[in-house]
Amino acid sequence: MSVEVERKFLCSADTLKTLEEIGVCVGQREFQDQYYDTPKFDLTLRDMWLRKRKGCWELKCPTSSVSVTEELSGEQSQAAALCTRYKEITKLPEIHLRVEEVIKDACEHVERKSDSSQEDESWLSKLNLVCFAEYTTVRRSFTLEEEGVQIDLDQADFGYHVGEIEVLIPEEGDVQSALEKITKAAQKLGLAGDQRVEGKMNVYLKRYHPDHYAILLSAHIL
Ligand code: V4E
Repeated sequence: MSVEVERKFLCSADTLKTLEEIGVCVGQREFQDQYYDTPKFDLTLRDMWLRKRKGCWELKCPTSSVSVTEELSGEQSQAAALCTRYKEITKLPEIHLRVEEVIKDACEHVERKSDSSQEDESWLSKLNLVCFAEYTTVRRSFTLEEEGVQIDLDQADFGYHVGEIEVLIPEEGDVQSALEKITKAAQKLGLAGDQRVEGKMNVYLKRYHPDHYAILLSAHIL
């Protein structure tokens, strides 16, 4: 399982120019995301994000290692405050397990078969999961000389553009080094280091599901 350390940024014309000069474009792709939760928002209120992307299930959930950021120096904790860290789970039996753990009171037991197919969606209704967000993203990806840094420029179909600097590490991997790589990349792109930028979901919920957005905002999830 990997952990995604990520910093979002707004990509101005100048930033794009710099990125095209210092980075290598490694491709463009388009994908649709469908996000699921219970009507009471049991998952998103725990900062868990269940989605289907290109026919495959993924669950992004918070990392358990709280202590890592507590050990950071002033400068590093500033860098950490601009970033998010999420575990990415892609194995369907583990996704079932994690989701069921959270909403077990409200749901039927879901049989966990090692050969569960991505197409069998009967578990969704058993767990009372419904799609609450659906959008398509066109993503252009770049790599930098810095090892392991990827930069994505996302254009969502509801009119929001956002960039992300991303480093993937193993579950107990070196968060500090990931933060340093992200800070270095941000400096190379000329980004100011004082602003946390909204992700696509923030903007989507604010616009299309303001009640859900307000609940997550007051729970300090968004
Ligand atoms: C983790 C999360 C959400 C799920 C979507 O995550 P995000 O990284 O925004 O989407 P995307 O399409 O870039 O996924 P990728 O391809 O990188 O895996 S929705 C909200 N969150 C939490 C969150 C947060 N609290 N703050 C910020 C700035 N981003 C995300």
